[in-house]
Amino acid sequence: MRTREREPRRRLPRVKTQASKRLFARAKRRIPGGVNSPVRAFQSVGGTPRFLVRGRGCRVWDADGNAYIDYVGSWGPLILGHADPGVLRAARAAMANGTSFGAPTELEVRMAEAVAAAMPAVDMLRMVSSGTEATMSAIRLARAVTGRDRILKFDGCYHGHADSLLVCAGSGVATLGIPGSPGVPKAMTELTVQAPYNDLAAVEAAVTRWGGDLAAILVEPVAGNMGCIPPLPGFLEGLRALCDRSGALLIFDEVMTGFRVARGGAQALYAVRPDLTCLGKVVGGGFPAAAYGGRRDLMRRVAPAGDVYQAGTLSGNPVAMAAGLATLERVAKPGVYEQLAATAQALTRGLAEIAARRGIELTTAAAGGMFGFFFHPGPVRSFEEAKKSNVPRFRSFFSEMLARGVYLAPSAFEAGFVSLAHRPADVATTLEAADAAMKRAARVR
Ligand code: HOZ
Repeated sequence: MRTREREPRRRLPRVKTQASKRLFARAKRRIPGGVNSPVRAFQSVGGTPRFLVRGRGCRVWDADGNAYIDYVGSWGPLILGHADPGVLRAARAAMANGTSFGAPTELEVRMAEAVAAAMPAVDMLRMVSSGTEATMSAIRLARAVTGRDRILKFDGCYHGHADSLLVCAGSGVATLGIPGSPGVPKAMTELTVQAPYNDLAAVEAAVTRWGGDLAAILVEPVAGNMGCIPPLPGFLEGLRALCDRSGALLIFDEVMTGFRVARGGAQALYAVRPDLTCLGKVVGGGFPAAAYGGRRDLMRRVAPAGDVYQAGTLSGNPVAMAAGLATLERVAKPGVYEQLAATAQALTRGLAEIAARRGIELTTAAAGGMFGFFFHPGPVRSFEEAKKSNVPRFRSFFSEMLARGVYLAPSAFEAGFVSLAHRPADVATTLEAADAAMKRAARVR
């Protein structure tokens, strides 16, 4: 039974949400679910999604004038924080010359050179406009190169919404608890083999069974779409060895981890070299840009150098390239990843201490500038284990944090992101809010 002790929320100033509510009602008449990407709708946490009007540094403001410390950061791209002056300057300068040409520009060349210089396993790169396009195109290339059709993905990993990748996916698919999606032909999902994350024995069994027809193993090297789950020691190395043995390509989906967990991504952090790498988020500096790249001999198969077709009107868009380049230049400076990791760790350490004091079972994880927490005693190494976390408790925690001015991902199955704009004082303010929110969450069993 819930205790009737006085609830801390009553001491809070009333949070105005009328403007967001009005906008949401209007949005629902013209946009499916009122949002342009499902997790944003707050369906799994309840309440009204906040319609944001402005961001600066680590803060965002909503249509009712409420301010929040933001740990979503546009789901990862904003590693420098919102409205970074250098990024804005670069984007404005590019825009003044025209917003899109559908023809090559020097900015694209500089972007390809900057990524190749930072990421150990990227010799050549093709820009696209979204992470979905990047993974979809990498898979096509893997299938073409190997002459095989099947791919292996991990339960709870999310690689965008392409047909063959919605099988047991994370992110919105996990958040809404839907088993995949109607509209995906069975013939497509039959080509997708699944395995539990961090379970090398299961991958080995799958490779033994399907190896001769396996084009690729696709993995988030740090899972970030079922909460944040780092790879166990040896997991990524094991995948590399199994790919070498079977002839399948190893594809790292570094859309989230690229330039986020380290400058060279997870492939640098864990010293494992994939054959192909998918990028997005940070490389676009807050604009729509993504990429896939890898070994020169593989990338040379992409049209028009080779025969594997893939194209896009806005690929390599100059404004996105300028913003992305300005971001990549900044993260190349010394101390950036140390600062990001220190911020994420201060946050997760603080959350763990508060939870312990309040008698709440909590498992936390951080990798570079991304982090996560589960209301579960742990360990959390896979989607199966992530799903055991106390979602009603998360919901309570989320709502209380929001009311206290902290904007977390509105889902128990998404990672959080810190930026260079999050300072120790912001983390301290966040932890003060967390203390009150955990007190309330402790009552949810
Ligand atoms: N799929 C994204 C999170 N993993 C959410 C994208 C969005 O809603 O903007």
